[in-house]
This record gives sequence, structure tokens and C-alpha cells, in this order.
Amino acid sequence: QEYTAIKSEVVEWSPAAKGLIGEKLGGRKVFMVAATLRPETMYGQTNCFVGVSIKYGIFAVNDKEAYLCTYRAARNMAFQGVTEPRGTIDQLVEIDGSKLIGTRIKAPFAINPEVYVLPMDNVLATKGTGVVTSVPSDSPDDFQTLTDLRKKADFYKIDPLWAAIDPVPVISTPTYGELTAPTIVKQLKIQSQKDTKQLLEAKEIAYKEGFYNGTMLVGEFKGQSVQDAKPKVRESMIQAGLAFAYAEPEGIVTSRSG
Ligand code: ZZB
Repeated sequence: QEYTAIKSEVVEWSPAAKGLIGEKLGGRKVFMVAATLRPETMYGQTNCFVGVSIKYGIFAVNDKEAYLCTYRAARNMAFQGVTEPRGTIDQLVEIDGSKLIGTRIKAPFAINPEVYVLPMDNVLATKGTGVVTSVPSDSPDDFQTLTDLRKKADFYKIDPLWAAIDPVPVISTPTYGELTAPTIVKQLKIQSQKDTKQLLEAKEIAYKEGFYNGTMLVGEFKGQSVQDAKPKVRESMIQAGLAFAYAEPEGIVTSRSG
């Protein structure tokens, strides 16, 4: 499975993270790294998700940069030549996902340039980097999680301000309009992020509709089909130093084969 790894620079740590990290970064900039199959949707990022019971690390890439992701992802990256020298895994800090909530990060290429880190129940530690960038306009899981967080901010222990950005229309589809994911979630009468079976169905529909019938509403490739724009947005992000290729070794991808 070939993902695009998106680099979101940390702008301001949550108080819990700041206390833990202290002086351990050696002056490096930290980027949260999210694995995505849909680089063309990055214009519509509204927040970033982590699992509260997942353990993350901050790993040195070189003297200037460090990446925040799971240990498993850091090891894959090391062997894919992301770190210097190749194969190096240098963990500077270990940190629980719960401590990252409320951290403010840059959202590369997004219409909203800065977003907050929020909790999601269904983040898998065994897939991608364990960090998920949220695009509620086009991802049913993201839209439903954002909806849950807004309804029950106290329960999820978040400041409502962190979940305040509305879904941004970035792709239009003939069947579902400019907000494909919210429309599908409503049609399937999905109520919560716990409705995992219906969310899986919604995701399949949204993937197919977006890929085969979607048209870009924003960005450098506005007006082009998603099929044409997808590799171009990816390349553009890589050229800008805001993304890199990240492959998941075969045989351990948990939810989906395609
Ligand atoms: C942004 C995005 C925008 C995504 C979209 C999807 C969609 P899949 O399809 O199951 O192989 N993801 C990545 N890592 C994790 C994780 N550890 N736990 C849970 N979810 C994760 O998974 C690939 C997608 O699942 C990724 O692409 C990421 O969300 C999320 F408009 O990134 B995506 C219709 C989907 N639309």
C-alpha cells in the first residue's frame, strides 16, 4: 500500500506535551506525519486525529527535523531511507496520544492553515503512522468523528474551539454535491463513530464516487478531474517538501486490501 505521508509542523504543543518534551528535541522542528490515500483532499483539512491510548514517539530525521508517529511507522520510514543515515531509529521522546490533544499544527496546502489535534476512537495503531489528517468533506469517518466531538466536547475533554472549523468543500461529485462525506453519512443514517460497519460502507462509496466522478473545486488543479489531479497534487506537495512517499509493508494492512 503506497501512501502519501503529509508533514504538519507543530506550532504550539498542548501543555501536557510541552511539559513532557522539555528540552529533548535538540532544536529540531517537529512534524506530525499523517498517511493518506487522498492527497488531493488536503485543501480541506480541518483538524488532525490521534488515538488517545496509542503510544507515539518523536523520532529524529536529521539535525533539523523530527517526525511524530508510531514506533512501527518510524521503523518502516527508517528502512525506506527517510532518516539519516538510512536505517536509523532515534527516538527523542515517547508520548501518549492523550497528551497530544489540543496541540496546534500547520495543515499543508489547506484552506485553513492551522488546525488542532483531536481524539478519534477508531485510529488503528497498526496502520499508516497512527496519525490521521481529517478531511470531513470527503471522509465519512472524519465527518462523523468531528460531529461526535462537537456534540460531546465535555465527554471527549476537548475545548469546543479546537473542533470549530466546518467541513470545507474541495471536490464536487455529481451524486453527492460539494460535501460528499456529510451527504453519504446522512443518507446512511449514521449516528456515531461507533457505527463502524456503516462507516466502512460509506467510505467505500465516498472513495469510488470521489475518484471516478469527482472534480476539484479549489487549488492549483481546480476544474480538473480527481483522477488527473491526485498525482499532481501529490507531486506538488513532495516538491514543496511537505510530503513524501511512505509504503506499508504487504501482509499487515488490517482493514482493506484495495
Ligand atoms: C485523508 C483522507 C481524506 C482520507 C479523505 C480518506 C478520505 P484505508 O482506506 O482504510 O486504507 N487512516 C490512515 N491511517 C489510519 C489509521 N492508523 N487509523 C485509521 N484511519 C487511518 O485507509 C486510508 C485512509 O484512512 C487514509 O486516507 C486516512 O484518511 C485514514 F477524503 O487521509 B485518509 C473515503 C475516504 N476519504
